[in-house]
Amino acid sequence: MAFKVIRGDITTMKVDAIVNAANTTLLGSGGVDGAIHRAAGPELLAACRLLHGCQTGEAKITPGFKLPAKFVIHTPGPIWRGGHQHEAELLHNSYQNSLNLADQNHCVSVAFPSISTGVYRFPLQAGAKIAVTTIREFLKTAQSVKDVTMVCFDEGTYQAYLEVQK
Ligand code: AR6
Repeated sequence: MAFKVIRGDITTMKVDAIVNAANTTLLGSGGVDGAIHRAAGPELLAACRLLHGCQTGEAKITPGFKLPAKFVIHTPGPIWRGGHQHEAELLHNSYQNSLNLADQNHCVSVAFPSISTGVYRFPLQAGAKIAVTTIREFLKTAQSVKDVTMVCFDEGTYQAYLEVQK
């Protein structure tokens, strides 16, 4: 059972599942979502169309297609609207439901991006705390998942997660 924080690009991760910080349409866009769709190839978008979207905080799974990862778990995190619209609970749900889905699909290794702290503007420090707490708590009772990696794309995000995981 292990949790680690690294700096890198999630599309290069050779793990059972990478998590995508998607939007509720699941039809791809910018940020990490765009990078994952570009690296996986057009089959990913075709697979996502069949899922008919996903609610905020929920999660859905597809194959990884051209990615080194076996699966992509898509979860729309909350858009930050000031903190009184259940944003913290919804962000927790995104991590929790993604981990549950990975476990149900017999994944051992899972990699996450920092959900909602980009375009969706969830405050970085608070978002990192929710991510680390939810993942650590989950690992105590996980059936299949053993290794979870937080993949931080930029230095600021990396530093925030290093600080929070201490
Ligand atoms: N690997 C890992 N992390 C990445 C990568 C990458 N290749 N590229 C960016 N990040 P964001 P959100 C980081 O905006 O806030 C999309 O358009 C980025 O630096 O991608 O949940 C969706 O379709 C940041 O730390 O996701 C939604 O509409 C983190 O990923 C919306 O953005 C999340 O930033 C979701 O917004």
